[in-house]
Amino acid sequence: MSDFNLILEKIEEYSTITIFRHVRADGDAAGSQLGLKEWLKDNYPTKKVYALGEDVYDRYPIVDQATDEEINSSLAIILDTSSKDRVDDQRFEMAKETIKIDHHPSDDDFADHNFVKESAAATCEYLTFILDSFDKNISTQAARYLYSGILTDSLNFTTASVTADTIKAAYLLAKTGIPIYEIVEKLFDKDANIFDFCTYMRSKVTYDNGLAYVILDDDDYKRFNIDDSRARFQIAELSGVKNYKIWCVFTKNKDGYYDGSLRSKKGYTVNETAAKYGGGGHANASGVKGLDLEAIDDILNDLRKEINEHM
Ligand SMILES: [Mn+2]
Repeated sequence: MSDFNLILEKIEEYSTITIFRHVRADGDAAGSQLGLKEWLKDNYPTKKVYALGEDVYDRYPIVDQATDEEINSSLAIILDTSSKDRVDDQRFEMAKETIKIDHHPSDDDFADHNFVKESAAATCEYLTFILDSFDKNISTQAARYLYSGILTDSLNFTTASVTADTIKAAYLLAKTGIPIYEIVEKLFDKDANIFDFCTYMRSKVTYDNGLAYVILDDDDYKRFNIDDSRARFQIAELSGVKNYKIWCVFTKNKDGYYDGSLRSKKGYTVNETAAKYGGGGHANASGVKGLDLEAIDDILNDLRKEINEHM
């Protein structure tokens, strides 16, 4: 009996289940949330299931509304969220019982039951093994959401976090009959304005001794009709360069400060630097917020040290 059975016991115990994820949902947060919702609806059609949080993710509609009373009586499952303050819809705290399922390194065991697998490339990867262990039906639609989450966090199986488990989870999902190529196309095909922005962003890269970075102001992305977070998200465009050990994109936010995304190759870590400046994340993919140009300079210096120590 694996300890995942506690999750199943709790799911069976409650007639209302609320599902939460982190603010500004990405594909893994939304995919794990909607995949779990779908799985619950398929296997427990009489339960009330709500996927909660602000609808900010443009690929999937997240439109559920739950009353305070419903949340109060519910089991809350919080996905892909490292700390309490990052949960989208803080009403999760009102829930009768809480379960966290995540893959971020964190000391914040904010739930009643915490399931964290840091070595998982995506929460969707971990969740796939959890659901698979229950020996119930994983529908094609549920699998599609989960597979999308694995693909977004692993950039289609290319990041340093990918392991045999990532491939195995993908296999378990793929064999339900999901349209693999269609999902990849939907996730990774770019609009022309994004493509043009990427061309521009690449031309602005500063590179020295293993470190590549871009600092972008409003003008740099607004003329391509995208906002700062969408611009920063294009950091994937800078991966796969032999000389780049660590690469970063900083974008100016609406408060006039900069938010940064940091990425690294295996053997170089960025989350310690991110944490030093109030951010966090995974060893090879982290974020920091609210920086001035001086703080960016300090971060770049710390990252240079990280490179020099391991080169
Ligand atoms: Mn994730």
